[in-house]
Amino acid sequence: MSYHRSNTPTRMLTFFAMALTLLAIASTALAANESYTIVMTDFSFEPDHMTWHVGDTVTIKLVNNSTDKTHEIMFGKGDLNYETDSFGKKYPHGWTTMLFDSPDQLHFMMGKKVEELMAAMPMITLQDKGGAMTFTFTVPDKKGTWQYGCFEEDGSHFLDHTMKGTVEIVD
Ligand SMILES: [Cu+2]
Repeated sequence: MSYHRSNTPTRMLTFFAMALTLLAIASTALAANESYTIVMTDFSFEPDHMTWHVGDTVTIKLVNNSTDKTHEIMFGKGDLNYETDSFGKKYPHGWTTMLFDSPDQLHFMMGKKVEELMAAMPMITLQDKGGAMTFTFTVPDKKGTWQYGCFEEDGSHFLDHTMKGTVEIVD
């Protein structure tokens, strides 16, 4: 009997330790933060694949490492969206279905206002070599496979140079 009495505090401590561990695991699964650095060069995204979980907070640092080219990133899926330039030439620019269709879904960090940009055009363009920008957003409940791409130079970065990647949005 003395064995059981002396052992009880140890067993209770073990129980609480296990409970705390389970709580830590559960809270990690519920409120995850994911961070990525996406490097854009001529002509690729690195990484070119990501998996996001609905409701997670994703922070992306976007870096343009090209020596002389402007690159951008857009997220969408489905048919390509075509626009017409001032010479009447049609060129692809994003998709007919864009992932971030609302300014509320994407906000730059670093004090930059994205609302005006996003309302007009859900994309981010980086011009400077080594230029970087960090933005954060909550992954929308839009499960499935999405693409991202750069449509600079009349869409040639995307079509001719396959400057693209995929995002899998899952639960
Ligand atoms: Cu590009």
